Amino acid sequence: MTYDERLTKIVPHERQFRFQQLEFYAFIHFTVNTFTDREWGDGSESPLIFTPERLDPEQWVKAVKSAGMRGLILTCKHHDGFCLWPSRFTEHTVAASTWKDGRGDVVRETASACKKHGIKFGVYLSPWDRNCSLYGQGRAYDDFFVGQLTELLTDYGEIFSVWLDGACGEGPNGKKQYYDWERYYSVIRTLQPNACISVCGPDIRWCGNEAGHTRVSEWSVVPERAKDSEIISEKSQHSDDAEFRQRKVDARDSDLGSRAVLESENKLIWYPAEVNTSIRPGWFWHESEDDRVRSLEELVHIYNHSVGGNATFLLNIPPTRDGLFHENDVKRLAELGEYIRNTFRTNLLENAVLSSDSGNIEAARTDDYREYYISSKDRTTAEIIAEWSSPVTVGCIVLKENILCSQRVESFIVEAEFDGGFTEVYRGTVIGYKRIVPLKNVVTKRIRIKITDSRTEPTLAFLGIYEGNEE
Ligand code: FUL
Repeated sequence: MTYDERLTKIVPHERQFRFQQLEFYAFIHFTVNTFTDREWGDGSESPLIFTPERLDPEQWVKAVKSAGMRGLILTCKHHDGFCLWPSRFTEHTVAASTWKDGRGDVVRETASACKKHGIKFGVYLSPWDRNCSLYGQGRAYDDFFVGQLTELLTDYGEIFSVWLDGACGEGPNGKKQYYDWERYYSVIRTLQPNACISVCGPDIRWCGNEAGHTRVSEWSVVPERAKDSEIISEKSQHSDDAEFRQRKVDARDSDLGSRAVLESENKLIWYPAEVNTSIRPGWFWHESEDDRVRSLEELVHIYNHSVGGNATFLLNIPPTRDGLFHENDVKRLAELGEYIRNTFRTNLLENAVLSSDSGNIEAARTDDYREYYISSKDRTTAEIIAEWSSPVTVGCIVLKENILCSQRVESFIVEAEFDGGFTEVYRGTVIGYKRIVPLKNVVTKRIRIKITDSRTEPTLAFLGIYEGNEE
């Protein structure tokens, strides 16, 4: 097997493939911090402060859907240890609050709202627990954590994401805990085999920052060691384990998957990136940030570089003390959704003649994986031309590889014809699941896309050319 064949043998698991197609989904940070105006609680907060009198997860879900998001992940328990559901394993839960006379369950209401409105539901359960007295006691705490995981993964229907945070500080007794990750994973796989385990888990990789940035070349095929990067950085806080540190791949490294990086690796895995960031400066709601909701331009930029940069986009929106999204956030989400829908509404290719120097490019007209374009055998380049009978204004191009055949394309060029000759208007590197190519309203009758390097025969599951999307 050639080196390139070895690279392109690595393909997504079915659950990763389904997950990637969600593209854009919400994070909801909500706990006692919402009431204390803090980002990290210390575990000593009284459950009595939790009084979201107008709580309405349906309002969240409707707003999230208006932005075009297809799932929602709730912080069922953050580092403070307060559980948004009545866990049997601790008293530090909604059951000890006066909200709904202690009979409320935020997780249940949220899961039901997601189900009712047809979006996926996922859970964030912080391994770091600053309230639990068992924390730092090894197996006793793991039993507790697994007990809570089991509740969340059995009582609330289908879960699409289990988001495991790497933060690992001291518990109430000053001790730190070595998390038994393998045990957690096996519980998740048994109870929710279709759920992806994100960040400190084997399915979805943290992109390496919380600001919303993606790499120019975001690779989904990376060294297996990258999977441990978060866990190792947490473990190295505990010890001077030199061997462990040597194995470390930093999730923040600028290059995780070029040929040069992969060449010396024995084991490669499919491990796609997720971009997580908040619509405001903080993860939790703070009144002082009501006027600091990110602008539409900023969100569009992050969207284009995450969903359109071979990553998924997890956008946090924090509910207020009422238990509702603030009107400023609701408005921005609706604007974002409108922008996305308008931009990708009309594919200019519907009125174009398509041709390619090899393979059947017609197969890339429909956004599905049943039919796809592939160049003829043993080629690692492709030229595709779209031609209109009269000039069109092109604002952006969407390219999608068939990731079921791995990630292959390493570089491409987009050209537009002006006065009878082609001029380069964009030069890109990887495509992967999706690449959104922004163009500055190019007016032309012919667009030429040249895939200039590919690990093996290039594929395209979809090609779309659109009018709008000026950033
Ligand atoms: C971090 C946490 O410490 C933050 O509070 C937040 O939940 C973020 C998504 O992950 O590790």
